[in-house]
Amino acid sequence: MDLLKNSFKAKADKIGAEIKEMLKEHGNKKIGEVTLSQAYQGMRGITGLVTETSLLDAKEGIRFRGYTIPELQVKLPKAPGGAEPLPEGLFHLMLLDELPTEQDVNHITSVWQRRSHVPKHVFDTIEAIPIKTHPMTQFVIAIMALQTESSFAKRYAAGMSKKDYWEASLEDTMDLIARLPRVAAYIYRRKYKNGDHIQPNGLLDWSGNFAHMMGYDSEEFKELMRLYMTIHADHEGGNVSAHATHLVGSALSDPYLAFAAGMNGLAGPLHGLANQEVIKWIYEMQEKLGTDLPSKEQIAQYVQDTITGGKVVPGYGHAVLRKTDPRFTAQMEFGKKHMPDDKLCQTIWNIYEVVPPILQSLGKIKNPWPNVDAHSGALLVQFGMVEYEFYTVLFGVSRSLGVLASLCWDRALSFPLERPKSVTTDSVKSWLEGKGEIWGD
Ligand code: CMX
Repeated sequence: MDLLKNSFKAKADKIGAEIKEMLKEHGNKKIGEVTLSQAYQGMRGITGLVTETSLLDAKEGIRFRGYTIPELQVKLPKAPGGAEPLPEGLFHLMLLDELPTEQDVNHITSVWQRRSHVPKHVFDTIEAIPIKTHPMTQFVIAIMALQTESSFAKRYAAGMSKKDYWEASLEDTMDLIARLPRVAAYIYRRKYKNGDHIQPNGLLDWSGNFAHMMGYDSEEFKELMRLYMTIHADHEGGNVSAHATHLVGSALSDPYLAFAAGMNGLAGPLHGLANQEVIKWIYEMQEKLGTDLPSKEQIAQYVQDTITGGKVVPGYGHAVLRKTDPRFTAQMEFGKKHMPDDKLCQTIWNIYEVVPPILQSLGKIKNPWPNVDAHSGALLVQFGMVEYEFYTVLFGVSRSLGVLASLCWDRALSFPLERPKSVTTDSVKSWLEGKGEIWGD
């Protein structure tokens, strides 16, 4: 851990000094202008955040520290005999801006193994929640119960200096990431497997152990988890889960509090919950049509009915992307390799042919292509994980890697409290009528 800390500190000091110089010379340069439409319509296209860990290109998709998903699938270390990247390697890359060696990845695996102990009161807290509670709600409550362990909160209360915020954040980040699989697997086994819990296997990598604790021990499922934990980890800074974590962290709320905020955002159906909505929507389609392999014509009619009913087609569209999400493509490739004849995957691929032209024909949707959530459930179902309400928790465990690495950077670069200005419609109207400034005086 000391090695990781020293490398991070050296890198952060260098970048921090560069930013200082850059702002001295160019701090007044404008990177955009805000229109009234943007203020009213979800701040689309406003560049107002700095997130070091990844960058989203509308046409190409996500790059983590400059690397695309296909590049990472080649360049990141794998488990012995495996073909998918180990997410430990992606975390190293996002945190340090350096491709990891196998040794770096093994180091992170062992740090997370050593820090994975979950205190009993966290399990007691989960047990106190009604079992019918949605898994994402249970997940957030468990994260909040874990907050007793925050080094950041303890050190802040004891008078920590500003210059140590990054270190306390990194400590919490490593502890929290290490513990999340155990907590998530506990929620899964409690809700769906009669509380028949499975002890961790300290010899496995982070994702392999997560798969094991959920009760899925095949190598193929472990590979799926490695891929899944890698591709869901980060999507630059403006998405709801990343932005919420960053925003709440900017109040110096500790990483547990900040991450729980992000997870509350991920639990929304327009964001991470879409992965459960996709499978639910397909199951409802199958039931309505009485077939597990609906034709393209039947799918097209069902899509039309969904839109006419005033609902969104889950898994399609994106606020920034303007093409098929490479995270969808990576999962489609996994499906074609491991389960080419599966009917549910075939349905996903048929939907992929049918939906974009229908959405395009509406004339108002900026991106008719599938996002990450359009495919993930179908792969999980194939392995017997049919409990779709749990899917967003998997997304959440993965998302911890990006948003918490990013939070370490926020504190290392001393990013201040985030506090944009808002206006009222009355102040906008007065301004449009020439009666004073928009901020109202
Ligand atoms: N089905 C039907 N209508 C859709 C649609 C879809 N998949 N995607 C967008 N639209 C609609 C919007 O609701 C909006 O309608 P109104 O003008 O009537 O309000 C219009 O098309 C324009 O929307 P947009 O500018 O193209 O998209 P936004 O940036 O506003 O929203 C998103 C982006 C993802 C919320 C939206 O595409 C959506 O609701 N998709 C379905 C849910 C989903 O899959 N979310 C997961 C995203 C990935 C993730 O974060 O995990």
